[in-house]
Amino acid sequence: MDLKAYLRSRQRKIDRALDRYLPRANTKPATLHKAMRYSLFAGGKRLRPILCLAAAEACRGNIDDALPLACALECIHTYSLVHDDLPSMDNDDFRRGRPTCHKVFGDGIALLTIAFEIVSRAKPAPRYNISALLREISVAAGSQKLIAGQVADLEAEGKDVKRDQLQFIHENKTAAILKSSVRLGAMSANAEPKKLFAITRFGQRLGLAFQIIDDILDVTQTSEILGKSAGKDVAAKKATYPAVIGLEKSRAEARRLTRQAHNALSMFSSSDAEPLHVLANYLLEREY
Ligand code: GRG
Repeated sequence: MDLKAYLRSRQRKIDRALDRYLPRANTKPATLHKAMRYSLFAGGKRLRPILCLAAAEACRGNIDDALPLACALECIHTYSLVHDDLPSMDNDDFRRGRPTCHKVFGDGIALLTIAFEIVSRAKPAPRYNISALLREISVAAGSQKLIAGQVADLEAEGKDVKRDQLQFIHENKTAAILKSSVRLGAMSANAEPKKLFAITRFGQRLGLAFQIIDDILDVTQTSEILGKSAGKDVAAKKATYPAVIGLEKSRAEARRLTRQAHNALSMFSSSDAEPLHVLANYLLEREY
């Protein structure tokens, strides 16, 4: 599988669909719709929607059926980044290689609400109706997952955090949306329960590994490479894996979790699950 070509073609497909789903930039109020497009088309890697489509493929679904769900996930993710950068949160001026949304337009939550509108366009599967799909994404974005992780993360700043608290933060602020990304892909493909269970385990392990790698990159990479301010975690005394268990142990943990993610897919044929395996390796390799 040619990873570069695969990523490029998936990114193009997702970008075209997002462009269709979003109001034009000149729709009133234009500042709001410009801000939504500014953040959404700022060059994000589209990992969550790509994982969603890959999970649909693994379950032999049609990726076009998963496309609205993939786009809704990217909206939730981008909304969370816009919020994360606000002065009252991580207070950052730089994201996806350009000034943060609030620096250019002020504050915005519109990407959150449009996500649910986009989910409503999805084609339900026999086992998973629209209400199941909506529940999946709402819970992942809600006060016991994404927001729980973010609040715990903010509250942990400057404190001596134990490993189980750190895992709680990472599992909720990051892994929950990644896990739902692959679950929604599988649900759109009408996955049978045991396949959905396997995909869930894959997403949970991969999601945790992903945030650990993100922590590592904040220490080891430059702002230019990351497209966001590097070294902020140490400066803000954030709860991160390198801070709590050290860089080498963090790397080993990310590798261990990625191995578990691969193993979770053992019931899938290697050709069905190839994109998921390749994506898991790609995320791990970002570490270097
Ligand atoms: C309303 C209190 C409240 C919270 C909203 C702000 C928030 C919820 C959550 C923030 C969660 C957060 C920032 C998690 C970090 C996830 C992460 C590792 C992001 C980077 O993902 P990439 O590398 O980025 O996929 P791109 O830009 O490529 O999409």
